[in-house]
Amino acid sequence: MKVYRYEENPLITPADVKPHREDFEVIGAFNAGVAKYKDEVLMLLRIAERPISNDPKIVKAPVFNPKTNELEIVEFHTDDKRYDFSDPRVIRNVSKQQGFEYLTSLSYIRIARSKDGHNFAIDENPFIYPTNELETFGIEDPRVTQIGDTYYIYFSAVSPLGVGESMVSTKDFITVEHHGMIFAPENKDVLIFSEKINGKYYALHRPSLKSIGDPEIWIAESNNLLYWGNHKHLMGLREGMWDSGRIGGGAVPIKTEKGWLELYHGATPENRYCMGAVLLDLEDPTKVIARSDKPVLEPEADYEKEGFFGDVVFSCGVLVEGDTVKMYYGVADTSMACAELSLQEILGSLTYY
Ligand code: MAN
Repeated sequence: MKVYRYEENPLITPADVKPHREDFEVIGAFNAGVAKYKDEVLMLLRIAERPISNDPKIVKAPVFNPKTNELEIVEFHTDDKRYDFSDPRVIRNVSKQQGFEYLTSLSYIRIARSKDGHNFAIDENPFIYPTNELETFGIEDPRVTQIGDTYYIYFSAVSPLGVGESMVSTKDFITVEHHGMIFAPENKDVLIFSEKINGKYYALHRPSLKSIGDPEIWIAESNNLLYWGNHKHLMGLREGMWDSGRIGGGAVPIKTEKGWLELYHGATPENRYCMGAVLLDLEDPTKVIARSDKPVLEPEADYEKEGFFGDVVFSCGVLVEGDTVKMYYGVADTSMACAELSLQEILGSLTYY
C-alpha cells in the first residue's frame, strides 16, 4: 500500500493549542472529525485538557458539573492503593473488575480551519463543550456526516453513567442544535451513512459488551437519524490478526462503484491501533463483501509510535477527491496527522468473500 504522509505531520500538536483555562494544560489534539465547509477543510479536534499538577504524586481528575456549569477537580495520591494509575488515560478502582472510575483529562471539541488541508488555524474557543449529566467526563472522537446543508456531529459522551453516543447538528459551525443521546451506553464509534439506502438511514456502532461478546461492529437503521433499530451484528474480531482485540468504525462510509467502503480501526489485545477497510454492499450495507487482511495504515512514524498513548493511528474522518483518500487521523492519542492513499489501491487490496 502506497501511503503518502504529509511532510508537515503532525499537523497539529497539543503545543499549538491554547488551553481554555489558565490552570489547565492541553495534552491532546487528536481524533478529529473532518468536514468540508464552504472553501475550507474543518477538523473538529478532540482537545484533551487536564489540570496542571506540580506534584507528580498527585493525579487530578477534571469533572464537569452540569448544575453549576463549572469544572470540579478531584485529587488522588498515587500511593493510594485503592486506585490503579498505570493507564495514563484513566484512574481505575482496583476493587472493580473492569472499567474506570475517572478520566485523567476532559475532552471537548474545537475547530481547526484550513484552505489547503495542510495548514490549520485553531479557533480560540471550544465549539462543543459538555452541557449535561451524560457528558461530565467529556466528549470525544467526533464524526461528521453531511446530509444536504446540515452537518450531523456525533461523539462519545462520557460520564459515570457510561460512554454513549450523542448527536448535535449545525449548518454554519457556529450554532448547534442538540439531539440528545442516540446510542445508549456502552457504545462508541458510531458512523452515519451520508444518504438513505432503500428508504432507510444506516449507522455503524460499536457496543462494548461486558457479560458475553466482544467489542465488534454492528449496524442499525433509522427513518429519522434519531431513533435506531433493527440492529444487526456486522463484523467481528479476527484471531491472530491486526484487528483481534477490538474494532470500531472510523471514517464516514465512502460510496464507491464497488460498495460502501468503511475505513475502520482495529487493535490487538496489546492496544496497537491500525486502520483497515471493509466493503459493504451498496444496496444492503448489512452485507460484508470484502475486508483488509493487512492494515492500510499502521503506526510506523515516530509521532505515531510515541506519545500519550503510543502505537495508535485512529481516523475519524477522510476527504475523498477523485482517487485520493485524504485520511486525517489521530496519532498516539496526542496529535493530528494526514496521509493520502489511493481509493482504487485500497479496493484492490481487499480480500473478497
Ligand atoms: C478509553 C480511551 C480513552 C477514553 C475513554 C472513555 O479508555 O479511549 O481515551 O477517554 O475510553 O471513552
